[in-house]
Amino acid sequence: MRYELYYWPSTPGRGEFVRLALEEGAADYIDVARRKGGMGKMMGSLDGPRIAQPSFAPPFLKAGKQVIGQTANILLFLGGRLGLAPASEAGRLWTHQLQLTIADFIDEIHDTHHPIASSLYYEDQKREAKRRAADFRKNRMPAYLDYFEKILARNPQGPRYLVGARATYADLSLFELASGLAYAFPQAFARQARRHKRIKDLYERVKARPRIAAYLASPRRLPYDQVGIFRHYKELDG
Ligand SMILES: N[C@@H](CCC(=O)N[C@@H](CS)C(=O)NCC(=O)O)C(=O)O
Repeated sequence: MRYELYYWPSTPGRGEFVRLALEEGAADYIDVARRKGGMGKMMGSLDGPRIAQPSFAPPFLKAGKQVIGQTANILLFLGGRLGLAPASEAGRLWTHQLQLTIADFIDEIHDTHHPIASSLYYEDQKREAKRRAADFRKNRMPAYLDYFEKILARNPQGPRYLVGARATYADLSLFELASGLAYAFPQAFARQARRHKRIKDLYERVKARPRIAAYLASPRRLPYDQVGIFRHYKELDG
């Protein structure tokens, strides 16, 4: 099966959570919009009049005739196929629940630089962004990080992974969150990281996985920027 990932070509964004799973799962995939003529193909697949079940926004994934949208939904689908989720229904639902919580966290990270409207430029909402980011640093980032630290601490199979004794796509996503937050909020996140030793260990463990390490060193891994979800604005880092 050759998977087709559809995501904006110039930024890691939400596509990165899917890419990490495809890479760790050694899946045969193409990153459609990053290929020649790929943007046209993506927009046609998103909005074409003959698409019966169109996705609202990238990322979406094609697997044969199936088209799956929503990051957490794509990972739910891939997790079973790529050996990145538990076999039991209860285990899969728990992993999916963690991924949905990660999706909520991602939305709040996005809203630090776009608290008023996604359709406006950051420069048009700088004052509100500063207030939103201050609350994010003080309350929301610690709340989410404390939660994932607790999940690692309470895993009956030990604190190496979020679910069970093996890596799942949720671990890969927690790695990406830590990586993006370290870029966007270097000072605030470093202060947090000291309190979240298990997350830090998980970050290092995922980064060192052979397929992930090879991917991170490859041109397939896009750098963070100032147009994606993770943006660095000094004034928002406190
Ligand atoms: N809940 C969706 C959000 C998808 C989403 O917001 N995608 C962004 C890029 S990361 C986008 O293209 N948004 C366009 C829009 O909202 O109009 C997911 O997790 O996949």
